Amino acid sequence: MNITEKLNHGFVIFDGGMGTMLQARGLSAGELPETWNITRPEIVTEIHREYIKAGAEVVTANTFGANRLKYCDGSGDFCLENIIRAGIGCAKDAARDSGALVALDVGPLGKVVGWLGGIGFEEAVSCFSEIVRTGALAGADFILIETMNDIYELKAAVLAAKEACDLPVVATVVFDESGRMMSGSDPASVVALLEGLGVAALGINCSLGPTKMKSILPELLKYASVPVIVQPNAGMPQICDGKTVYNVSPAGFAGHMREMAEAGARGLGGCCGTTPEHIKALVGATQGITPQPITEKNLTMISSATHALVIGRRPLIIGERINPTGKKPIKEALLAGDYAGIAEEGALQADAGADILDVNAGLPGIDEAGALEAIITELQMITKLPLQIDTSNPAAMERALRAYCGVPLINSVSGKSESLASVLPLAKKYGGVLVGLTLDDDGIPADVAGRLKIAEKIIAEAEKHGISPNRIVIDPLAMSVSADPSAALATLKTVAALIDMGIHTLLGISNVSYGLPMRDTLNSAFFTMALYAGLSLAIVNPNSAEIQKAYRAYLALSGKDENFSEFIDFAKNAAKSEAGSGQAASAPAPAAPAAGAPAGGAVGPGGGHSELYQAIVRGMEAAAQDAAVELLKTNDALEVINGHIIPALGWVGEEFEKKRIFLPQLLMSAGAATAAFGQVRAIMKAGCGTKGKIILATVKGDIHDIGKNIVKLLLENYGYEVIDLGRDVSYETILKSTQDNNVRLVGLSALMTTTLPAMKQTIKVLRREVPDCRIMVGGAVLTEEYAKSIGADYYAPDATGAVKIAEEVFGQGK
Ligand code: B1M
Repeated sequence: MNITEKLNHGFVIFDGGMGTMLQARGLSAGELPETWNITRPEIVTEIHREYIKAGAEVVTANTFGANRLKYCDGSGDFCLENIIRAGIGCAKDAARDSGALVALDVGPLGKVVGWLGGIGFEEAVSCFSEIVRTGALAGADFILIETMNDIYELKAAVLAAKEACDLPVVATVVFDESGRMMSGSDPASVVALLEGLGVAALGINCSLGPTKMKSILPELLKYASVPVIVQPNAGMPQICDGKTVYNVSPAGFAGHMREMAEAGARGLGGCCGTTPEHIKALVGATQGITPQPITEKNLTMISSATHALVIGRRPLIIGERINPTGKKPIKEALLAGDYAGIAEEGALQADAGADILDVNAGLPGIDEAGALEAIITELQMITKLPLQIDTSNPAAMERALRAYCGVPLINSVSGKSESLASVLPLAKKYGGVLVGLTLDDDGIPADVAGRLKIAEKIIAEAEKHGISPNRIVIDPLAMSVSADPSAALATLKTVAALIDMGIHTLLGISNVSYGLPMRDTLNSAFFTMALYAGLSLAIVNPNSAEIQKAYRAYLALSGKDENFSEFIDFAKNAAKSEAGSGQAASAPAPAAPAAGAPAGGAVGPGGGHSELYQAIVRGMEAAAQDAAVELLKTNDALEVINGHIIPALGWVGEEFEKKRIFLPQLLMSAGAATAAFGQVRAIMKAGCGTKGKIILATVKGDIHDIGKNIVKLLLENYGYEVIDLGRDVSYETILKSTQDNNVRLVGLSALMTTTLPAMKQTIKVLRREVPDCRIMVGGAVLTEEYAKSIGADYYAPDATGAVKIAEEVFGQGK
């Protein structure tokens, strides 16, 4: 049996920690564990044997960190290929005659995927492909992608594995205690992505001990239709006498694992800190338990990097505005390559209450594939909403499907043979929910029966490609009533019939009013009729007040708005916007997302803030730059910094801490703040630098430098020469520069509690080596008292405070 069959048949026992065992046998800190596949193969093989003896049915080859980024210098014996082949060789030697399967272990690359300073998505795919191809050729039985923190890297790894070999792929990720990956992804979005990509099984490993993992498992089981695997650590790591120790005993571990087996987990094993004793105890504890059945959840799910939406629970709105047809600004932005500007249109629709954003870049004369990919890349940085990829160009569709970090709506496939032949393989390979159009080589049938027949044909053809019916929604096509007065009713009847057949539906609402006046009125009436017929997804303009009113009223009247809370919120906002503008021209702000629905929209704190503030919190670099330029026309530079940039970053920091936004958004906001700050710097005149020389640095381990850069700007503005050593600076560099430049004042910045020890250490060294030099410190994490306690001469709460200190040290203030 292969791993898929084994997991579907019953429990499968995986092995435990490899690193833990290697360390126990002398692997030293900093040594690359995979080199032992070549230098100490007998030890690696012996560890596998111990796990098999303990009852493991899967041994994981010692290849976790074997990638070209870590083994870039490896030549001869230590080249990547040899490391992987030797790793698989050790595992196969141990497994021989035991029946145990050998997993090629694929861990993270150690670089952020898709961000500046990290590694590009396609480069990551190429790195993973190389590993998988080598492991498969060396004889691995399946691919185990594990310890993934970032969902984009997870996608790159799984895609690479599927492309590079035919072996089953199993993927497990790291959730933190709040039940999210480092990239902010929740269990539903992980399941949606992995099942869309066709993994054989999925699960959680590392980071958490068994107790914490137990609480996240039900969320995975709720959504997963494939077997689920759990491989916790033996508790949380603790440092004892300079060594990392894990304190959950084999018996304690096994008790929790038994509960997870009873709850429905199929693959059971351990991660850091677990040993053959833990696995032996686990085997004993799972004896006599009947595995829970693995059930097909039959959910139609789409997702972004962080959230998933289940289609069919309540009607969802797809924002239609990112489409050049009939929209001059989008057309111009596409021609100019202003993809960030187009993405801003997405953020506005998210604010207006869209649940999903349609992305269409079909404009003659442009590189549609490149534009679509670029807009999707921008959009997924600034919004949490899932996207609909809208193109009839298969090449553009494929580029977009690769770049998108989630499960999109794929708009569209039709009943035409050519469309079926080109789109279905893409949907099968990349996942996604297909929008099937009820038209074929003969056109659009006028009657209900004709459209249903095409819908059935699309579903049947998709099934032949291995795409289940729950991954299809049907668009029975809204046609203009000006051309055929019976068109609207024919479409609505088809919606109702499809719903009766258990098929989800989608309509582009505004087509119905083409060629007629008061289109908004017709559109909203048709929208209500379609909702009543059971429509699942509507492509509309979410900024339209009429559409919003129809939608909110429908939810309230159809019992889909518990206690009318959404409607009441909506009414309050409508009253406010009418009072503000004198008329209800555009849509009022949406109500809060319904309970159970994901926190939908773009990142943002709501109204009442300046454009600069809004642009920073939404991570819109170009908009932040423009807004800063505008503000600087009427405001003092310091006012822009203190009144807009810093408060916006403050909001971002709080939301990050509350886990309402995640690292990608933090990075985007930092980028936007830096861009705005660039404009401030451009208008502030640098001084002549004659008042004195000052060194500034953010301490080792800390890469926050926005505050330090503001301090630098102001000091220069007051006539000081600043030697800026940058961020993440070691005390050795700071000391050397202080001595070389004979500097009398050193300024240190630190933003994190974890980097305060580096600040303390730097001060200690400077005190000892350059006792006459004064030291000032600053950064949000510091207080006056703490600054004193670590031996600093001065504490500056802000940039103005830093200038005052400089004036005092250099005698200018007296
Ligand atoms: Co991060 N970050 N961040 N971050 N980040 C904080 C600091 C955090 C408080 C957010 C939070 O959780 N609430 C938190 C630290 C928690 C803690 O330790 N208590 C945090 C974390 C955890 C992290 C990461 C670990 C996240 C992760 O990867 N999981 C990671 C750390 C990486 C590392 O450093 N090794 C990380 C990364 C980042 C970004 C790269 C995305 C980005 C930094 C970009 C950059 O700086 N180029 C970023 C940002 C932007 C923030 C927040 C949101 C904003 C910081 C900022 O620029 N504030 C921040 C939350 C917050 O502080 N509200 C947060 C505006 C700036 C003008 O203020 O720096 O305080 P500040 O400077 C002021 C004064 O303090 C003073 O004057 C300045 C002007 O008034 N001052 C000095 C500063 N230095 C001075 C020196 C002086 C004198 C005065 O004399 C020398």
